[in-house]
Amino acid sequence: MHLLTLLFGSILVFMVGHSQVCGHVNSATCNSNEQMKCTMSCDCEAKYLTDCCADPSFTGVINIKTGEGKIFNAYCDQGWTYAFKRFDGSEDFYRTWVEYQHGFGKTEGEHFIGLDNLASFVKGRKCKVRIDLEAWPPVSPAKRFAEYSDFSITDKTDKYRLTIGGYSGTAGDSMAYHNGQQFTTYDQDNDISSGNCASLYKGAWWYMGCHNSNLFGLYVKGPVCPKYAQCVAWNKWPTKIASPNNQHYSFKKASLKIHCC
Ligand SMILES: [Ca+2]
Repeated sequence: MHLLTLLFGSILVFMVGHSQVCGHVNSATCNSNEQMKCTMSCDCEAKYLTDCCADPSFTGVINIKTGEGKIFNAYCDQGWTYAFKRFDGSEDFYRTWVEYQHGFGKTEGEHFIGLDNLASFVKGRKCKVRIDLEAWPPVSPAKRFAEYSDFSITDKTDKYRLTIGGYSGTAGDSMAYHNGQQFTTYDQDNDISSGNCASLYKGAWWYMGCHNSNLFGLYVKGPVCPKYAQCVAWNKWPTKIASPNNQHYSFKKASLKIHCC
């Protein structure tokens, strides 16, 4: 009887002791995108949020799991979820349909989140977007923005058709022209131009026939776009920043972030 009690006691002490040690070790090694899971043993497992706005104080990369279960990484900034970022030309944006479907680049650097992920993220939700642009010196103010109170895209069966409206901001409205358009890449033409707008203007976008904005266009590391409308362009910028017109400009930075909560 005494032996048995001793045995159970030892096992209990061992288990408690083990879990405490394990917990201590794991809590010290799990990174910010992981959480500790302790059942039979303790391990770090991926921690998923449905949206960056689940933790508005956090800035950095999180694992997202959408309502329908799609999993991807995203960059959060105070509750906003980034769909893309461009700022140094390190990532090539002249890419195929499949690459745009899946997304590319490094989430903490230049990247695009992917059309399938984006469609899943906004599905059935009320979302707004904010596009931030930065021009090269000596343009002043260098930073302007366009915010849209209404934003969504459909899924691949409808070629990721864009709904965007409710403009406010300082950069001018270069997206109204693209409202209702499907997505086009150089290897999949869904625009209304007789040619392929993506191959004509070296990008990928919700082109119509062709564009007022080309934020996936060529990044040329300077303000002067060598060819008409082929670079990171935003035609409705309120001041004249290129000659003969703003379609000859190439922006220094461009990004789009989403807020659905
Ligand atoms: Ca076409």
